[in-house]
Amino acid sequence: MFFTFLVGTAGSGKSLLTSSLEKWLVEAEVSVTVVNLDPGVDDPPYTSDVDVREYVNYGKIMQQFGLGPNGALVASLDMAIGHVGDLRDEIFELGRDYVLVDCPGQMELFAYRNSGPLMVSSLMGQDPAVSLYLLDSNIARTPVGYLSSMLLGISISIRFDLPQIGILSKSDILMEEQIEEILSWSSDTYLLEEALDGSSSGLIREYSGAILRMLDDIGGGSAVVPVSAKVMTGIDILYGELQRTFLGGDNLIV
Ligand SMILES: Nc1nc2c(ncn2[C@@H]2O[C@H](COP(=O)(O)OP(=O)(O)OP(=O)(O)O)[C@@H](O)[C@H]2O)c(=O)[nH]1
Ligand SMILES: [Mg+2]
Repeated sequence: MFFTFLVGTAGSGKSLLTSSLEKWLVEAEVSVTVVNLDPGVDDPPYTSDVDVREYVNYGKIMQQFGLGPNGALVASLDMAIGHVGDLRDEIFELGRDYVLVDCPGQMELFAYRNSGPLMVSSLMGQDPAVSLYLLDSNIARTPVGYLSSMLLGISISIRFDLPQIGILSKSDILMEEQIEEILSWSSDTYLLEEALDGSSSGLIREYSGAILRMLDDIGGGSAVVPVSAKVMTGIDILYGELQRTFLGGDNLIV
């Protein structure tokens, strides 16, 4: 089984991409299990095969303990850890090749508290796994937005300790030239530095040289894959990247 964890900032398109990737895989006759790991979601755009909401009741936890949305997510994830064996059993009973795991949107809670990474490592066990890190086109369209999204991606990859593929999500909202420009930043940090110099001031100008050298050193300049879950473009290329990572054993970073 190949585990694919979809992560990214709130609203970056994880759930819709989970749905579109599932459709694409089914069409390609690849067997797939869809797992919802977001206790707080009301109505995801797919029918999950395995769902954390079967084990924890976010609304009830919020009410019972008088918590706000973030506190309730933390409590729900902490409680869900006790059921990770059940979730894994369900996934294994289905025994399908691909396992898509839609993760909660509040990255600062899911990635930075212990329960998120513990949940991820317990679910995947010894099976091969990769994280898809979504850079939202709304944010990554500017040089500063792109750089800060990359840095967050690196931070997340450190937390989960998984090979990571960077996805430029919602690429349908960009023009072809904008996508090309972002791809040029991802393949050549010198071009990103030029773009930053032209568009930013203050702290980022001061730090950009050092940050970009660090990105180069740790491979953070690897290409991102433009994908639109809405109009279903780029999913074939994404699948190729997934296969390459799973079968080739590459330790990719965004
Ligand atoms: N144009 C466009 N909109 C998209 C795309 N993918 C998602 N969206 C929209 O972006 C919004 C958020 O999408 P979701 O899939 O719910 O994002 P998410 O990352 O799961 O959100 P949270 O779980 O709340 O963090 C929705 O309004 C989607 O319709 C895309 O490829 N193109
Ligand atoms: Mg979601």
